[in-house]
Amino acid sequence: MVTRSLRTTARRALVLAAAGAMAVTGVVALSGTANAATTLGASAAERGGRYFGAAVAANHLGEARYFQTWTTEFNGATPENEMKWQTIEPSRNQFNFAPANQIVTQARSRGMKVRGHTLVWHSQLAGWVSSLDATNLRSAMNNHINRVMGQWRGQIHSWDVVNEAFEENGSRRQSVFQQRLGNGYIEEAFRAARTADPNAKLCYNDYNTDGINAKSNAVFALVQDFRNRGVPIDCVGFQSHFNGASPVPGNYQQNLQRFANLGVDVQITELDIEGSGTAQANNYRNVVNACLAVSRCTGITVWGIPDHYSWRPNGTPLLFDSNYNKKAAYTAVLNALNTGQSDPPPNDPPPNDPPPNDPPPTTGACAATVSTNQWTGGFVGSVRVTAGSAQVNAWTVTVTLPSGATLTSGWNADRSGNTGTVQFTNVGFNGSIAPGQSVDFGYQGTGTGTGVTPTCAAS
Ligand code: G2I
Repeated sequence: MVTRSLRTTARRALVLAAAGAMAVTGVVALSGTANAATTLGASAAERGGRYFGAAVAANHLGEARYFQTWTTEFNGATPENEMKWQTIEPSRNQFNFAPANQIVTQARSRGMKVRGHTLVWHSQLAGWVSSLDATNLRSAMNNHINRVMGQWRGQIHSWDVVNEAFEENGSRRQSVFQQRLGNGYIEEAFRAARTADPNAKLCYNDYNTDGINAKSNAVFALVQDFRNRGVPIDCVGFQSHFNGASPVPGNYQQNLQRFANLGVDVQITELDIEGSGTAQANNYRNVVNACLAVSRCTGITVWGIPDHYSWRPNGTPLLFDSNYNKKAAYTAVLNALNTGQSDPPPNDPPPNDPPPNDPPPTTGACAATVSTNQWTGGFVGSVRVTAGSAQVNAWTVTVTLPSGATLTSGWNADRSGNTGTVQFTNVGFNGSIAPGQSVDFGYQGTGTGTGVTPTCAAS
């Protein structure tokens, strides 16, 4: 279609000339007047600041071609397994951040956007979690969210807070979270997540929700309900694992758009499409064009880099072959990013509710601030304890709860009671705070927990 491609080129030239010079790596001069990006990340960045990321495995980072392909082609990363519960909290309250940190550090030093994957998921869960009763599970879930998000607070673009909570027929998956905590666990997780990192976008992520069907309808109803009631949620992740039995649905774009219309971003989070040659390339092109056509589709992540490291290598579902050669699918994606119709996304909107105030300057031995997330009938308080100019070895924070408030759980501190004036003292691992540094603990309760002013005493 010569006419269309000439028109497209002319339109691009006009748009880019109007936008002025672009300081993006991987961009070369085209036709003397405009620039065409030569890498997936740079090209996506030109489409309204979108990202094009890849799932990255820490154990491959030492392989030169792997590392080079990732850092040259992509401007986003999702740790493929390193942030999963089994790996990151293998024993209760024992955290193993190092493997994920390798990826986050490399990604951030290159200005990439990092997706956190994933906080609350039935799979790759540590064994100890399944044996907890409801009270302990609630406390462990809150602690997990708080500690893992807190580790990279302010550094993660989007978090998959809850992953794969629905069955194909739209019913709730009978995970340990669902069975012990009931339907409210998703809301509790999102509220805890907002408190733990107010700057991260909070996503619900699932598979087989890519078209309009019973499962995506159930997710849609959940998101609609959260938006109506002010429960924090910023984005929905569509995993988009496709093959012959599960092809790219005809209503893919329509489905993305209906979620976007609820006021959340949509992201393609784990894209891979089995096949080869032109057929695979066409499917990839359709997915990219669908994202570009939805202004709130802010990024695409492919689930791996070369085919042989895919979770399903026999399906050769990725953009690079096992020798790191670019496949036809790669070219289709790059061309779609460079020439496809694009509706630019709005500039990163702020999350739904305001971040807590920064801690006040510390003049005494320690200071404490609380950020409270209140909903009808309950609350989560997240407390930050900050050392003054001297080392703190142990601390006690006193909080006087409003009448009617009753604490039901807490994490990272021992507490003296559940109502009225409650004293929280450090546990073994967080008593020692270096000058100017902070530690966090939290509590959850019923009733109203707002309007409290914590005080801190240190030794
Ligand atoms: O299953 C595909 C994806 C579906 N959505 C959620 C994603 O988190 C999930 O990713 C895959 C990883 O790509 C695999 O790499 O999740 C699998 C586990 O459910 C991952 O597989 C695991 C193997 O089961 C383990 O035996 C292995 O030790 O990968 C581990 C690390 O290589």
